[in-house]
Amino acid sequence: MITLLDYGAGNVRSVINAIESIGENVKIVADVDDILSAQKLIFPGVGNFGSMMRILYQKQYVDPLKDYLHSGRPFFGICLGLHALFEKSEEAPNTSGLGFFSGRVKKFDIDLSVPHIGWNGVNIKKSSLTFNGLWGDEKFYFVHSFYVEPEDDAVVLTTTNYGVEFVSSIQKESITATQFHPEKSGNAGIKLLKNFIQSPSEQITLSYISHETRLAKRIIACLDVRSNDQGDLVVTKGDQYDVRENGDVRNLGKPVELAERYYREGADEITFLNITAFRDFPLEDIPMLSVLKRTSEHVFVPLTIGGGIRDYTDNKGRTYTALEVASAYFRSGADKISIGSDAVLTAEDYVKTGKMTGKSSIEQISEVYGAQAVVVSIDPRRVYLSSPDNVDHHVIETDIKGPNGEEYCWYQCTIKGGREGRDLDAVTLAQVCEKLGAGEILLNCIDKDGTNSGYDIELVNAVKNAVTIPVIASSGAGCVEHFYDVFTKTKVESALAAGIFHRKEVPIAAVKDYLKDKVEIRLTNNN
Ligand code: 1PR
Repeated sequence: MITLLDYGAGNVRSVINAIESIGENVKIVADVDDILSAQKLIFPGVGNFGSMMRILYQKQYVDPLKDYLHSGRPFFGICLGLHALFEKSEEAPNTSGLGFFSGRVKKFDIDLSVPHIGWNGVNIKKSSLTFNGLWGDEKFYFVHSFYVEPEDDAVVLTTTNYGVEFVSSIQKESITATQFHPEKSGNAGIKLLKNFIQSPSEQITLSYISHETRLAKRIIACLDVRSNDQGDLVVTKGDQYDVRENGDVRNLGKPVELAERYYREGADEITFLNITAFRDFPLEDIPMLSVLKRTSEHVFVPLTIGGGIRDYTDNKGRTYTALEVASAYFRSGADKISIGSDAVLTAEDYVKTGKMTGKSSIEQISEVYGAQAVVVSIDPRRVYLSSPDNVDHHVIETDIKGPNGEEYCWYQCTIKGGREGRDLDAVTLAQVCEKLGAGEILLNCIDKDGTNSGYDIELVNAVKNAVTIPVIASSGAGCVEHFYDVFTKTKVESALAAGIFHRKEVPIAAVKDYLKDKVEIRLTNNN
């Protein structure tokens, strides 16, 4: 039996699913006695150091946790569960940590996108049962803006390079904690958790030589989901956002089955977009919550869900906040939520007033779950101009001339799945959303969607160069070379595709096979 400390933030379901997939039962801590009587304790953490510690103090878990840590019984901390072990964090300078280790938690001060999101390697600094059965060259999933700086080097189990060489896991006797998320790191992560849970007796020492690790470019499979006219929830795919063919919604498969297939084939992340949620009430959309729950039982890479994340008033007059909608998704297994239409409306208000209200969906969700959990999905369309002076928007000079030979364009934001154009450009939207607390941009392109003609490199560069958070290029992938193009002609961290994967025209393995000696990627599949 594994005891799991859930202090109420983020996606503990993934950790539970990962432990159960190993065949072990999980007991969630309900009170102080559960901590004191635990035989093996796992402490996963997401969100903010200050709010985590406040909750631990409020629930009076701090002293029992310290007692547990000193008892010599096995402990595994994940992400904030690692930070909590230290004395203090720059994330909340006035709040004390558990102080089990001397040292502090620092914010990345580097010239790269922060948060550090994605798959990176580890340099193993000492032999440990934790890596039994692994080669040492696996990549693990990271998502964080802060890292630990222990005073005692002897506790360092691994380091990772991202602008600096930082400590990515620690180990001292029975206490292990990782900055990365084993529950989101595919087979390698499950193996690592298994080593903790089942305590292998025979130790195989890794002969791996320390190297400079590199963050992999991520390949993301996207599933646009909606009900068809028969009421079945299906994965569909549009041509420039039109998902109907001969009057019917295109049906390319079942969401959970497809997601599991992409996981096995080596997708680094999976995104579900509930594309008609702008007109429905997502908390009544139980099938979508159930898709997430079922997917997260077998898929151990990050899951993002988008569609309909905004404040609602139902027909009985009860108001739900976007935060409540997002929380329901996180509880069902999502690691990140993606906001489309509501982000545009929020950014329009910000541009008008210059004020952050603290009440927008981006701000509220980012405050509770952390910036890394908030993706903004942008659905822009090209608007051609004969002169750059004609509009008050970010205009680019384009190599792809307009229908009348126009040499300039701007990218107009849309809402409601491209149905309504707004007076806001994609670059401004991305910049405002970063300021409000978004941690990543999912950059679609209506002109390119479903065309198989390659990503809109000009759009991707315009947005990526205007923000410091990671950007996912989306729309238009038609062959393996298109992934190479977007990774070499722009600085994006990930590339997303839908149609070519659904129609089995280009498998994920073929993309990775093509990229493997050219671009840093995660090579493993999860068969
Ligand atoms: O506005 O917060 O409710 O969110 C709705 C979400 O649904 C948004 O993220 C929006 O992008 C998405 N969406 C709405 N309507 C459509 C549609 O297609 N009719 N899909 C839609 C957006 C674009 C990508 C697609 C890529 C790659 N689909 O998700 O997967 O373009 O496709 P490709 O590789 O086949 O070219 P809200």
